[in-house]
Amino acid sequence: MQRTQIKKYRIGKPIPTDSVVVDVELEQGAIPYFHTDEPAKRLTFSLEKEDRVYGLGETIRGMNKRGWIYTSKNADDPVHTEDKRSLYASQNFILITSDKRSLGVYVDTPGVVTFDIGYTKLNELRIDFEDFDADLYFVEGESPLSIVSQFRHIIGRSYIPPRWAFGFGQSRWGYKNAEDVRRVADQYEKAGIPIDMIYMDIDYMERFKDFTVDEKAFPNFPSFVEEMRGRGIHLVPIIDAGVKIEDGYDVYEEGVKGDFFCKKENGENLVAAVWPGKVHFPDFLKDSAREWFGNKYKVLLDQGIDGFWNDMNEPAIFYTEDHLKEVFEKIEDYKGKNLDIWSFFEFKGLVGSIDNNEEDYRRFYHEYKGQKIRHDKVHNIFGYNMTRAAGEAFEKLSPDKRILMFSRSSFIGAHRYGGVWCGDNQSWWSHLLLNIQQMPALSMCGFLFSGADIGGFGANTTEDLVLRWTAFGIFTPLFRNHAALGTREQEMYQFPSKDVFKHLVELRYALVPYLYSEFMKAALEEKMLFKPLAFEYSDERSREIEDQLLLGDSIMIAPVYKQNTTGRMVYLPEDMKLVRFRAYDDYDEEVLTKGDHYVKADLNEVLVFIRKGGVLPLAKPADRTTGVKVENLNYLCYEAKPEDYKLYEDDGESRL
Ligand code: MIG
Repeated sequence: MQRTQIKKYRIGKPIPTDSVVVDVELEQGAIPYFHTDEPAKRLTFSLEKEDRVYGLGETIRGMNKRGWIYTSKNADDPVHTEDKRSLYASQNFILITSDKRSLGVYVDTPGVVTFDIGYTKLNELRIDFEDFDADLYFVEGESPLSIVSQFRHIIGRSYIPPRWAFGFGQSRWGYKNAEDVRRVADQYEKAGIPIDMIYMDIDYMERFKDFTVDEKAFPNFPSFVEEMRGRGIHLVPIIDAGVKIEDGYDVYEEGVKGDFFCKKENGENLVAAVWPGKVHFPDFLKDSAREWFGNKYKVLLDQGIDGFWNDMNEPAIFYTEDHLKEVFEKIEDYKGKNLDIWSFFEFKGLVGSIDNNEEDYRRFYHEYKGQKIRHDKVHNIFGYNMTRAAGEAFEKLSPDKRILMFSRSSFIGAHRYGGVWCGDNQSWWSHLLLNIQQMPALSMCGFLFSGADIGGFGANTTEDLVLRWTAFGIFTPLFRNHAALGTREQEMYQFPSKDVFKHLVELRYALVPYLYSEFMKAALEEKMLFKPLAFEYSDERSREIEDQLLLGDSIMIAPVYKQNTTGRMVYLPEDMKLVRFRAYDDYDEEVLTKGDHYVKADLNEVLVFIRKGGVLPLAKPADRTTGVKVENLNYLCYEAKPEDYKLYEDDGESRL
C-alpha cells in the first residue's frame, strides 16, 4: 500500500461506503488544499486559469468538467441535456491538473455532494455537502495517469467480464417472446453480421417479476437458452430493483419472511410502484438481504444464463402508495374550486412530480452496518449494493466462470462487481459525442466495462447516426445497440447498409485481441483504458481536445459525430500513422505529421491512428468471439515491430 501518496482526512462522521478497500491512515489536522467553511458545509479551492478538472465518471458535459455544476444524486432521468446536474451515477473522483500541479480528490460519502466547478465563480471549485460528513482522499502524483492509478489501487480491481462480453449485443425494449429473439438471431445471421448476445428486456418476465420467466412467451426456457447457446448466442436478461408484491410469489414471500425489504419509519415495508405494479425494495445495504437477493440470480444461472443487466436501481420510483394517497387528498381540495394561476401550477406540479419524488426518498430506511439509516442519506449507494449483491453471489454460485454484469446506477465500489451502461440516452448526435466524452471519466473511476446504448435509446434514430455510433461503439468494451419501446427499429439489419454494418462489426471482432488485451492490462495494472489526449501529451492543444481519445497504449481514435459530414478535423499531438478502415482487411495507411488535418471518413470508414511505437494487432473476424483466434494476427505498426506488442491471453472465462 505504501506506494501511494494518498492522504486521507475526515470531516464529520461519514457513513462508510466500502468503496475504498485499502487501509489509508487517517491524517489529523486541517484539511489541506481546500478552504473549509463548516457552517456553509463547503470546501473551496481556487482554480487557476490553466487548471483543468477531469473525472466524475458517468455524467453530463465534456471531459474537462470546468464551467458547470454537478450533483451526485443518482437519478432516473432519461433526458441527458446540458442543463442537468445529475445522471444515474455518483462517482466522486476529480482530478485538477495544470503544468504546475496535479491533484486527485475523492469525496467518499454516500450523501448528496455538489461539485461546483467554476459555475458560481469561474475560478472557484466548490464542493458542497448536504451533510458535512465525508472521507476525503487527496492523491498527489507527478502526472494525471499516476494519480489515477494510485486512486484505482485503493478502490480495488475493476470487474472483469468473460471475453465473449466483448462481442456485439443486440437489445430492444419490446422483444416479447422467443420468436422475437429468434428472429433477431436469424436476421443477424442472414446479414452475416457477427453477434454474441441478445438482451432480454422486462417483457421476458412473468408480469415483471424478478427471477421469473413468462412460460407462455418463452416455453421451456432452459431449452431455449440452450438452443441459442448452440448458435453461439448468450441471452442476457434484465433484473429490476423492485420485487412485486404478490401472494404466492416466492421472492416476495421470502423477502417478507426474511425481513429483507426497506421499511418505513413505522416498521412496515415501503410500498412503491414500478413496472411490476406495487413493489417492495430489497434492502441491498443489509448484509442478509444482499446475500439473499444475490442468491436469487441462481434461478436464472441454473437455466443456463450467464449474464445480466441491473436496472431501475437508483431506485426509480413511479410512485409510493403513501405519496399517491396524499396527492389524491390534495386534489380533493382543488376540486370544484376556481383555480387562480398559482394554484393551477401547484396543482399541475402535484401530479407532475409523482415519480422519482424527493419526498419519497425520505420515506424509507435501511439497516446498514447495524444502524437504521434513512434512504436519502445513502441513496447513492443503493444501486451499487444491488450490483454488489449479484457480484458477491456470482463468486460463490459460479466460482469458475465469470458472469457478465452491468448496472444502470453506480457508485465507486460497484466497479469491482460489474460495469455500467450510460442509461437512457437519446438518438441524438450530441449524445454520440457525450458517449465519447464519458469514456475516459469512467476509466478514471474504475468502470472499465462500459458503454452507451448505440444508436440512442429514446427518440427515433437515423441510419447514418447508427452507422457513426457503431463506428465508435466498436471500440467500447460494452458494445450494445439498444432502443426504447415505441421508437424506430434500429437493429442493423433494418437498414439498407447491412454490408457496411457487417464490415464495422467484423472490424470490432478483428480488434478483440487488442481490446481484450488493453482492457485486461487496464484492470490488472490499474491503468486507464480510455484517456484524454492531455493525459499523455503535454502540449497546449492536446488539453483542449474533447472529441478524440487514446485507447490503450497503441492507438488514438477520432470518431465522426456530426451529421452530413464526410470527414472531420483531427489534431495529432505527434506524427501518427492513420489507418482508414473500410473493413478489417480493406484499409489504407498514411503517416500524418503532428498538427491539424482534415481527415476524410465516409459513412463506411473508421479512423484509427497508430501512435509512435504503437502496434495494433488484428485478428481474422468470426461470427462469434469464440472464433476470434490470436494466432496469425495481422500487426499494423508505426515505428515498432510486432514483437513489441504484449498480447494478453487467457481462456477468457476463468476467474482471476
Ligand atoms: O422505465 O426495462 O434504462 O434500458 O429498456 C424504463 C425498460 C425501464 C430503463 C432502462 C432501459 C430499459 C427500460 N428501463
